[in-house]
Amino acid sequence: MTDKLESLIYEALERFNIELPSWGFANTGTRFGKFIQPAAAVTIEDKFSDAGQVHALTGACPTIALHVQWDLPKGLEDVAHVQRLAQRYGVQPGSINPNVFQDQEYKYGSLGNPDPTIRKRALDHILECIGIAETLGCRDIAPWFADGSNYPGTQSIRNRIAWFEDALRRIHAGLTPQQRLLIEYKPFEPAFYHTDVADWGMAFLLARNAGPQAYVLVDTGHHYQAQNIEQIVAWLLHHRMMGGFHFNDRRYADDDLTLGSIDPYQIFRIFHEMHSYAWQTGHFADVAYMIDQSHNLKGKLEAMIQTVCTAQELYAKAAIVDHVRLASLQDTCSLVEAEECLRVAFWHDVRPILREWRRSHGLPEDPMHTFRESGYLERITAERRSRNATIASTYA
Ligand code: RM4
Ligand code: MN
Ligand code: MN
Repeated sequence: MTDKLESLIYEALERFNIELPSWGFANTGTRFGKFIQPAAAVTIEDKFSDAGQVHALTGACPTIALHVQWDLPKGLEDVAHVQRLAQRYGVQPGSINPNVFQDQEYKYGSLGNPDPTIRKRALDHILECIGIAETLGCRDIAPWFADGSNYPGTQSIRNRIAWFEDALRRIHAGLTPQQRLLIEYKPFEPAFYHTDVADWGMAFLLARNAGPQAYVLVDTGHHYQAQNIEQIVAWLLHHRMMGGFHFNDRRYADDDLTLGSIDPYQIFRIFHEMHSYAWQTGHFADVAYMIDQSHNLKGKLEAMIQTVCTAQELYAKAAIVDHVRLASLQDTCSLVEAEECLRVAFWHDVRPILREWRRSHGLPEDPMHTFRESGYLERITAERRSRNATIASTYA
């Protein structure tokens, strides 16, 4: 291990933060039902407490993403409570996620609904989220739209484009100068014929049309099989439109599995694009790394710790790619050497340095082990068991 590699890994770890999703600590399920976990977070305080634990163990998660309807059901009225929790548990509110997909009114869409009163309702909710974000000092507003249709001919795709363009322009006009609007795309689910914001091209055009503070959010689970996600990232970086990531892994669809559990090389390649951009331009793109996962079977905190540690490892691996050498190998089309130049970084075991980095920051060397020894899980299981027992698990 050379000093150079060691310092590259250290620098990368110093820089790397990843945001925890509040909903990743709560009971979630599939469309067939929920499996209730006795230790799952029920209240927003539980979620802050769990996020605070993950941050205390890893030192890499200073913020928590909030879903307004789930976490601040009374909107602005709940802001003071959130501020107190942030203070108490040592994690700050991060991205603010509007919810325009859950209420009955949104059956046929939100900003793309043919009914103007429902479009207005969705618009007002997102504007309120901007206000909540402002009061909490949060920069990113990250809406995801479930809008779409299930059958050909049942909706005008073009009318809906125009409604989205118009509403997103109004939303952008409501941003403070510091804020950003991150537009997330998804090609399927819950709509199964057409989704209004289906891919990065649509999100890109909508963002560019909305205004200069709008960017694209890439959720790694929101692609067709075999799509080259790092190429999408490269294009968004090239156009300065890359705003943030929702990280998770998947085998089939939007599976929301722990990061790197299925294909760690994929995440490495995405991080490589981020590092390569920084090497070439002299600065890191201002991109929010966020987790968007739903842990149905694994324990929520353990799944989150696993994800954060894997993210640190893959980010650190991508930081040690020899960019100078790689660029010259690319120029001479030395294919095998170029590929190996990338692969050697991927196969490098960064874990000893990661442990050293943790020690130097007063963090546990093995966050999972320390978590298991801490008694936290036993305590919350006892505290939350009865509250979780009353939660309905059925879907019908
Ligand atoms: C969606 C998307 C959004 C998330 C919702 C709950 O599939 O990933 O980011 O907020 O799920
Ligand atoms: Mn997402
Ligand atoms: Mn998703």
